[in-house]
Amino acid sequence: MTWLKRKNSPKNSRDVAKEEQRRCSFFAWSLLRILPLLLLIFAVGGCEKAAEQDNAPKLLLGFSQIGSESAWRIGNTRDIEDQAAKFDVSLMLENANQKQENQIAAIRRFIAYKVDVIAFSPIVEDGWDNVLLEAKNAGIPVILVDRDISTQKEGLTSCVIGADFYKEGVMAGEYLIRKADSLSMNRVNIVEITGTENSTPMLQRQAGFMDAIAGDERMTVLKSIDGDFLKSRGAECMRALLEEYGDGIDVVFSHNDEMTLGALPEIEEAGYLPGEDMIIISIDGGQKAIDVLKEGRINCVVECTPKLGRELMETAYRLKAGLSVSTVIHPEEQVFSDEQDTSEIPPRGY
Ligand code: GYE
Repeated sequence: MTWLKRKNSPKNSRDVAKEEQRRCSFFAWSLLRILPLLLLIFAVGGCEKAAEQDNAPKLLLGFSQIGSESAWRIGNTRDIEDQAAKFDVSLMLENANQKQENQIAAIRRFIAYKVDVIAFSPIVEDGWDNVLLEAKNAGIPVILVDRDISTQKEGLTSCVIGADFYKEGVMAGEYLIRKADSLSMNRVNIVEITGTENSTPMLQRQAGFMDAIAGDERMTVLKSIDGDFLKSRGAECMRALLEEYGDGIDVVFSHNDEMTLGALPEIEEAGYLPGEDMIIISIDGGQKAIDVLKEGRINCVVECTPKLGRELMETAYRLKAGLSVSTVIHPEEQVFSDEQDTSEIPPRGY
């Protein structure tokens, strides 16, 4: 390649000034021509960075869910996922498949991942101190969802969002007293199918129910069996209770719809009409149980809403912002029973 070398020739001062002026004009002209492009590049770069900042999750929440043991649990998980999307929360949800050790491992992963907030539904009340102390030492606030824990240590959790299970038990007991009065019963023999042993709903629903009927001498609890909130266990428990007490059973008090729906076919198999030969009381208020209530095969369903997601997200944002939160948040709940026109009960959504 030959490089064209430009010859240098001597010039007078006017020519030099003209040359300089031409160069400055050309530079100014060029700058004006490329300035919009430069501005566009900076603007797009700035927007991209802003967009990246916009897309970054505003809050990273680690949630350990117990499992998928009931329609209630599935509805609870769905609501938390829906509300996380609405509140622009990046949700790390782990299903523990009914094992406490899986929940503890999940919480440790959330700590390692440095999430902003940890939330979980403790399958049982005991055994959380060590892992919650690790979360506290990592400076990560913890919200209890649905169920509570039992601990002697202060400050391990910030808040519990969930039903007043004791009140649910009381509402079930108060319904039974009204029902016994309406049927002029002078003997009320009860069998109880409980939820997971040492879980908050099991302990408090039982306590509330027993306290509500304690003053009524007609009431006798023949036996309580742990059905673990599972449909299959509800059927097994009912079969065993029917074999042991048969005709002697006046009332079945079941701690959740899943176990109730498992028990009903066993009652019918044994030749009894649930809702007529036996008073059936259940808790949760899912669609399936409400449909059976409308058929008259269940007499009372105490509501326990699984829709806790909105309160969870609002509380998580407050904790991330360093704001105070209520230590306990209870949703409003009602009783559905054969004392009302059940055809008017709207769809339940879980
Ligand atoms: O009653 C049951 C679920 O903790 C309130 O757990 C929840 C209970 C609910 O398995 O269906």
